[in-house]
Amino acid sequence: MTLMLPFTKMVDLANGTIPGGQDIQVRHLADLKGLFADSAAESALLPENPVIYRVYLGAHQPEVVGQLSFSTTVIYPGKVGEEYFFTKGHYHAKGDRAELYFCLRGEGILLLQTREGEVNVQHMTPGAAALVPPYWGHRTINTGQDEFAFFACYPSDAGYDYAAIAEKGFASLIVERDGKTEMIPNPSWL
Ligand code: PAN
Ligand code: ZN
Repeated sequence: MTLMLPFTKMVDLANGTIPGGQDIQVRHLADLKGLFADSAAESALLPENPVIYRVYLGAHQPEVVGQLSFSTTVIYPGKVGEEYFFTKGHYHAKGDRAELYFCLRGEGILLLQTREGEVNVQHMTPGAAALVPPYWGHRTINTGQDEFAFFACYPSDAGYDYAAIAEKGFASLIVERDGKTEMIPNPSWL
């Protein structure tokens, strides 16, 4: 066994980034193509191809049992049609791996769903620590006017299953109607 040395990374609490982090993933609208319910609104916005969110990885950890990884996600404010900007959303490839989210700034929703279609909503404001239990697919949504940022800590071997969400989406949509945030049934949910 090689003993790993402890380390510390600073999260910038003002903007939710990890300045000394090892990797930044940038997700543009084109990377989320087909995920927003209003495909006409999505197509109209595609030429502009805005950045929807960035993920700041703390460090590259070995993807093995026992290791923890951490990152922050910053979702920018905006909508596609009436649907707020969101992350792609995934189940963990190893479904029994949990995850902890901690809200740093802004406001948003953690939308969770089981493979059987049970939906759960957690409201995220700065200081909120929200648990993603094993087997729940998860997506975060920026319902505010400002950037929404949260810290995530997860088992390094959890992995990502994006396909199930890409194919079926979530059973519920989070939209703005008459200036209010509402959860409505996804009309194309089977
Ligand atoms: C998070 C997410 C991050 C981006 O770190 O990976 O918020 O969301 P997508 O991966 O769905 O694009 C996490 O849940 N890791 O397991
Ligand atoms: Zn996850």
